Amino acid sequence: MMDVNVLIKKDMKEKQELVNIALDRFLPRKDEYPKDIHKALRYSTFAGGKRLRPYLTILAYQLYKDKAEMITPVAAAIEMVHTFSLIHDDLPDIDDDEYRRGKKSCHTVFGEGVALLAADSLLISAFELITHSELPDRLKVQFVNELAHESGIKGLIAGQMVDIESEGKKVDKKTLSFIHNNKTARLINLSLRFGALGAKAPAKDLKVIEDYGNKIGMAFQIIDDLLDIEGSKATLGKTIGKDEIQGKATFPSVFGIEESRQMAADLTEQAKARIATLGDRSIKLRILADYLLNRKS
Ligand code: GRG
Repeated sequence: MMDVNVLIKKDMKEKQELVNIALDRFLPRKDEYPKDIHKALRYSTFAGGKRLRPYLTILAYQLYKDKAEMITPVAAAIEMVHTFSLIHDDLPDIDDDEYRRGKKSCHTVFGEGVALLAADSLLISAFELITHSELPDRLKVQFVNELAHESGIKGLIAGQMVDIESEGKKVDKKTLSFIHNNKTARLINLSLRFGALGAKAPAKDLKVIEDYGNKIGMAFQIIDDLLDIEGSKATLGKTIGKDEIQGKATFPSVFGIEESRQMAADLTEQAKARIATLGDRSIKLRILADYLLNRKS
């Protein structure tokens, strides 16, 4: 019998390909005028991310439909917002990271001005890409609205803002959970939600998928925090140990390593139990939850 991790890696790779094709078709060629911005946004987009968020969109869609073509532009749009947030996150005035996805970060290669513009264009064009999909207009409007909400001042930006404000301070559990939920879990959850909505999932299933999304989203960030302590730069593709140096509010800094790991494991078990209520078709989402818990990159 094939190892489940091999199976999930193979499936992830297949869906990555679909998303990469959609991104490649949509983004301007790198020799298009003005070249530098196109080179920069392609550099970061194709630097080798896991494509987890678009994978989740496609998996949720495929709980109900076979072919993924209809939802792929939406999945790719979420990846563009995610890549945008990584470029901004790496800037000297935010987290100041020299490496990302195993390569020099965007501003390190192209300079801060170009990196800012490349990221901005990814964010804005993501909404354009959603409108290019073949989905009904009503859904396109809903997706544009929800993606704007979740990446805006009530979502990602709020999480990042409190992350910056909390640097070097002792944070309580409520603040920690606010940061991680807004910075990470909500976009992961939204990725699943878009897949399910795109496939017209029944409301009761949507609730189950969102509960799963919230739990694996939070577990994903806890593991991200742990990898910053215990991971390796070679597999992770970015500098290790920065959270502690920068005095970041992380799960290990508040709960310690062992308790954090246990929390991630508990969230994963709860997520798997919840999604199992959808029956055999949710098997990939269950395998994925464990795969993410044990990931090294
Ligand atoms: C959205 C307008 C707007 C602003 C963004 C900078 C910022 C504000 C937010 C930063 C959010 C951030 C970097 C959160 C961290 C989330 C996280 C765990 C990223 C790593 O995700 P992976 O491991 O990365 O999926 P790859 O490279 O595999 O895609």
